[in-house]
Amino acid sequence: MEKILIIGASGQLGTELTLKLRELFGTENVIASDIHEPSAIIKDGPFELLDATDKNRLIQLTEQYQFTQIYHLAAILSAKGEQNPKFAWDLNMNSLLNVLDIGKDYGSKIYWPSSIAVFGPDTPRDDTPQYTVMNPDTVYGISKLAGERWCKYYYKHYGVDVRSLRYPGLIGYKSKPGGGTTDYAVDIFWKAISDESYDCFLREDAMLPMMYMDDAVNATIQLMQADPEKLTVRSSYNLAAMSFTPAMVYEAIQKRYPDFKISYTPDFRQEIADGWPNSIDDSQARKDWNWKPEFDLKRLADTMLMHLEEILVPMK
Ligand code: AKB
Repeated sequence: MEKILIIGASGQLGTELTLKLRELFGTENVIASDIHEPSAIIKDGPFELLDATDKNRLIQLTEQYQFTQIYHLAAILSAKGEQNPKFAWDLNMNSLLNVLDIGKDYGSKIYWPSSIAVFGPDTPRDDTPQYTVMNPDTVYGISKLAGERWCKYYYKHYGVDVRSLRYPGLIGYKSKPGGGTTDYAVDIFWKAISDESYDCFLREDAMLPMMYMDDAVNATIQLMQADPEKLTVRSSYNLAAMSFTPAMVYEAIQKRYPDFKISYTPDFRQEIADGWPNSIDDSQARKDWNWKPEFDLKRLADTMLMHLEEILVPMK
């Protein structure tokens, strides 16, 4: 029987993974944790307050629940990280090392997300390969790249069963992201539904890899359930679904909301986006554990608008 800990369960991905894992393994077997009180959507199940940098508390919870799997999702993202680089580095690295130590000392299987932020301005931008020049320029990207190497190190030297994906920008309706460069692609939907115009902080032609949340959750669970013998990447797998620009997602929304207006005021986040790939080659993930996305931009836009209408229109 599995006992699962989610660290950062109130965050954008944490919320969705908690709900899905509770569906699969039973509510009582999935312990949500976060530094903040639980969001309403994950309240109907076990919850523990946890600061991921507090190793003693993590050990105490592991001894109490005997976790077989830990999903460590807490992190400072790209844009917020640039505002306080040292803090972002300390939090992202120390929390990962704490969790990897739990894997080493207690045998828990570990999931840790990496990101397209591991790539930088010297990286080939189109169909970015699994193995290529990296050289990230943001503290978030540097921490993710260093984290990937630590994952590989703990796998190789201590036999920790750690698995990881390099997520593109993630788009879902159940919770909002915070502090990322790709956040515009969620914000824009909320504005459209609220009958407001949207001032985008990226240029209209800023092409970035993106993914609908259901695909991200499925990929994560598929990777965690994959036969360990088949996994050839123990740092982090490239993962892709679609790529689009702000202008493209605006056009997809405008098909259903013809009066929706957008303006563009690029800020420091444009420079971050300029260093990231346009598109990702995820053939290794497809080969090793049969990864295949289900959502393209049209389906993503239709699904987001449908769900946000259900949530927001009755509140108008
Ligand atoms: C961010 O924009 O920082 C994140 C990411 C791509 O990892 N969404």
